[in-house]
Amino acid sequence: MKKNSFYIVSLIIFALFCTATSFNSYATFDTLSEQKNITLDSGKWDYGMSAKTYYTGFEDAVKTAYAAGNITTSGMLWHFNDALIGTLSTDQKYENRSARLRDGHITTLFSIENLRILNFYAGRFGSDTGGEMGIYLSDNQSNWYLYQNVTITTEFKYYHIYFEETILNSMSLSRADKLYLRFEYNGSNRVNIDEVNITYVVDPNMELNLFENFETGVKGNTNYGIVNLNGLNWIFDGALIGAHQNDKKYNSKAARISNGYISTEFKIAKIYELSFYLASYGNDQSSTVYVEVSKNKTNWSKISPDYSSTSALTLRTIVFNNALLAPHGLSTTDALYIRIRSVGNRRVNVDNLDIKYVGIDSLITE
Ligand SMILES: [Ca+2]
Ligand SMILES: [Ca+2]
Repeated sequence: MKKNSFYIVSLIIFALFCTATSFNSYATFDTLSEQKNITLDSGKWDYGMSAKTYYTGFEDAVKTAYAAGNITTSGMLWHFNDALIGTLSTDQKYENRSARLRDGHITTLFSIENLRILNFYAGRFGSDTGGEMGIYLSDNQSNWYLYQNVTITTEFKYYHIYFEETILNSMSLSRADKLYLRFEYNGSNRVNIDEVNITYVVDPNMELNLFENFETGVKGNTNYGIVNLNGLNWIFDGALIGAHQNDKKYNSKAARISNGYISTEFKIAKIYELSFYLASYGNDQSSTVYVEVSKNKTNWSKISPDYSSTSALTLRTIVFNNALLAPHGLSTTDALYIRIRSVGNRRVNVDNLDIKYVGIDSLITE
């Protein structure tokens, strides 16, 4: 694969795990752009623009012998133990250089806070036999924990490792720790490693919007059912996705509720505002609509006034704070399911639902 196609693959992968735009710069920790208070499409909430990536293709490094030593690449210091920068035709690589590791390790001498993803290419050197390469983590550079083994083959293969908090916790580590990374390989076989991307979160407490406009959803009847909207599940009961000319909507679709509700199948903590547009469907008379929240999907608390639908889409906004939640035994730090309910058989439309909250780890799926 040529560099250009790698770049395209890389962009696609970034689009899957991050917000798609402006996230393609390969650079060091200090030079990537940063953005806050952004609106994310729902389902693309993972990291948004608060993620950055350290990248090296080892093109700026020289190390010709296996003896232990350090290199600087993309501005950061690495330790190479029984490893070098390979430039031979038998070194698998992109462009001119890759790391070649034998019976030792390649380790960052810099730590990464809020580590989320490690991507790299790896494959056997020359005609060596493949084997298992270990990806290790440490928070003190002396105790190393095996996070995952990857199997090295003849193919120069793309590896994607996502660091789960629960797995880190089982190693007495956490994403909040400043973590060092290590590639370790044992025996006489050699492995080439290239195009290393380390993705981490800069501001885990950034303000985020989950915005749902129902444009991607399909549900043609009001029976109970689960609708996936941009990667997140919603329950529609007595509700459908309406695209009729009588549906009051932005763009081509809106939720239409008739004596029922739409409810998140995910929960969000640290919500500070929820808003949506509400209207009566077609020429239907006004219906009463309100918002409920729950920690467990069993006990629901009504936290809004009764809204009366009107003929035109009207913005309804609820500010979340402890004064609102405390009377229900809830607090702003609780992760909450959200339900919008319409009472009676008159139909209403709901569109452009916007949930503002704090923290990339506040949205919890099941
Ligand atoms: Ca390279
Ligand atoms: Ca819409």
